[in-house]
Amino acid sequence: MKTVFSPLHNRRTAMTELDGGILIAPHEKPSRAETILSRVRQEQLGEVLPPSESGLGPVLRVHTRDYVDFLRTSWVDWTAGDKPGEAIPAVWPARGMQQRVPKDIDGRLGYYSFTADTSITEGTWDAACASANVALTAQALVANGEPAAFALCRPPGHHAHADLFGGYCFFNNAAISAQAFRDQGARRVAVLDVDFHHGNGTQSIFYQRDDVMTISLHGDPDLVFPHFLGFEDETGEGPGEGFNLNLVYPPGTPFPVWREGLETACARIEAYQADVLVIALGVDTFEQDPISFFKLTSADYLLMGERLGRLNLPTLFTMEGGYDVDAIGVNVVNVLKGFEG
Ligand code: SP5
Ligand code: ZN
Repeated sequence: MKTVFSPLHNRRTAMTELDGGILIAPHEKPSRAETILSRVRQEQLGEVLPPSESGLGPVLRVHTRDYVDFLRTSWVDWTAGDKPGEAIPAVWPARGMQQRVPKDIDGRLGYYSFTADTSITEGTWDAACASANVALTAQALVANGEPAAFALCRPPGHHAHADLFGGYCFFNNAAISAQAFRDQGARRVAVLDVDFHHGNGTQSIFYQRDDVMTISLHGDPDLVFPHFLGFEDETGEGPGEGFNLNLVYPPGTPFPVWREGLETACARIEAYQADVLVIALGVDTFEQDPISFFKLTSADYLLMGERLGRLNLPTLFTMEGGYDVDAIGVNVVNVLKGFEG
């Protein structure tokens, strides 16, 4: 299958992530994408294409105008305040407080985020736009008849809500692509999120809709990020009732157990009669991942891909998480090779 990739992902080079009470070098770093790209080439997965410029139109179908404006101006606003470090939110409109957009950049950072793990930096806007363009270019390949395409997105997207960044995500590339499929005539779109973390942004964006089904397999949010969404009793709302599915697993989960969830997910997608499938592809389910607790092996990713391929749907893969950089290329390309059979 074809891969879409942009070197502009390198515009996102944050120096800091707040983790464990200290500022560390971010887990979500440029070498992740470069390592995946090398493996794609080495394994001759297929042609590697640059993205075309989609503009903000398709982004604004999913994200609010005020959030997009905030992201575009946040770095300039931050540096105007002579701050010594990267832009890290440190205050939020919590329970009992007002939900209004403050003028001050510290307030705005909190209003438009849900975590402090994601620093905004000088090139973040450029990289986030390039990542969305990568997704939309791969989406267009599938819409135009390719059986599958791989959007090598960086930064990732599945944690981003309509108006919230966090979890290393700014624009929800999977959601933007799912909406693009709808806007181009697909009647039912399924988004299956196999990243270790709950796809809270994607769930939230489509929670009240029945035209995009969202399914996520992930670590129990009682124990792990994003902590406040992703429980199994979240099944959708209003017209969306029954069109969201969360499958939650405990620490140490190996592939034979995870795979049962994948079977459940596949059965749902088949019953839904989706026209097209978007896979939010994170490989932080890997046994050696530094921030996660599942126990998938590199060989397991071949089997994962093979099962996804048996759904026999036009499929777009958007790159999400995965932080063991030594294995990320092998693991991602194993899914894609397994898919192709
Ligand atoms: C796209 C994606 O996978 N985002 C994940 C964001 C998780 N951010 C919070 C990470 C907290 C990690 N703390 C780990 C301590 C490890 N010893
Ligand atoms: Zn993740």
